[in-house]
Amino acid sequence: MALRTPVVWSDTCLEHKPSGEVWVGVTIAGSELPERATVIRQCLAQAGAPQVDASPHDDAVLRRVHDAGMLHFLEHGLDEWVAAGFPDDPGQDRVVPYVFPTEALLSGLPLRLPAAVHGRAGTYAYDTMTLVGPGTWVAARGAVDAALTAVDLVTSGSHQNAYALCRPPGHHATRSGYGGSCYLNNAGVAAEGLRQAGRQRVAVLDIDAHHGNGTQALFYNRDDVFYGSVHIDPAAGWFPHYMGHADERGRGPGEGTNRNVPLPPETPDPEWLAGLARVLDDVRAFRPDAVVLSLGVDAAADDPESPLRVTAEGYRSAGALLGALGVPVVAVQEGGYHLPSLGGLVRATLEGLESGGVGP
Ligand code: SP5
Ligand code: ZN
Repeated sequence: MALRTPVVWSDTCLEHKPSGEVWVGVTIAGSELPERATVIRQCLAQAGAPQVDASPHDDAVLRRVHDAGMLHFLEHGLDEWVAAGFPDDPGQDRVVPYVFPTEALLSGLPLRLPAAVHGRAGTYAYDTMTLVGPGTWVAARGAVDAALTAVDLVTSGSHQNAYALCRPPGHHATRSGYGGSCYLNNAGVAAEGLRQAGRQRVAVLDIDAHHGNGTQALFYNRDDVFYGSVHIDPAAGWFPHYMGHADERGRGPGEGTNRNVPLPPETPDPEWLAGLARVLDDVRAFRPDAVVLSLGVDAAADDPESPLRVTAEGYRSAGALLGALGVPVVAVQEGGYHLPSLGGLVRATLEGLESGGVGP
């Protein structure tokens, strides 16, 4: 049977081309490639899913989610970088930081914005893997439009669920920081868009292999947006290393509205789904009006970026568990790097979602 969930797409997603990423000081081939989006799109089109072009949205929701300084830097920092001559000397045509204003450096002094672009990069970039090149801003901004268009499809009542094929991904981006191959937090924007459209309680469920530290941080103090994630245990040595632990439960008014289930390397379907079920128990107790699914498929067994061992059938079951909640779901693409299997994993998830719910 044909997929009914609309697939929202922006052509601009292909313009972000990571030529490489700096990892442990070495430039290596990037894994967050444009081909990720094309293989997913092709597979979903073959499955019969309706295709919807992302429509332009103004910055109102985006600016509720992200710091104005970071947005300005992502849009204009590369021009400054080029004007400063870095493409010629030392030969780096992408924005990449080299010094970071960690608390260890600042030692209690207030953060000041450095005058030099190569100094300022470390204010907003929190790692060296997430470079800003010529197509980065338009692609990231297009991904936000895709997420907001998917929100529109659900809030207008025309569809129960919608899927935004966002690229670059977003769940590692915080209010004023980008990293982990993410620039703008598409899932956070979708959640905020649902709130602005009148959904009182929104739950974000994150099944990317990695903890969505950015999304967690955006809503950590808030009681209107729940964040739950099942992911590779940072304590076992995995990105984002500093957060994603089980004792992170939210703060202040947001106390109890954050739930992390970290899992050990090699975790297979049954234990991954059991972890997801624990998060879903909390989601149900939260009684959301809508759900945002951060749909990373890098938990799959053949993915090169994570040691979890989930199968396509595992992702199908995850989709079904989510559909059974009976609330509208806006799915947003996050990670997933094994090109030959990406499309099938996303397709299985959306098929599961449709089977578990009441249809689009
Ligand atoms: C959205 C998403 O899935 N972001 C993942 C970012 C995590 N990447 C951190 C690890 C980078 C090192 N990869 C190099 C592999 C060399 N074998
Ligand atoms: Zn990931």
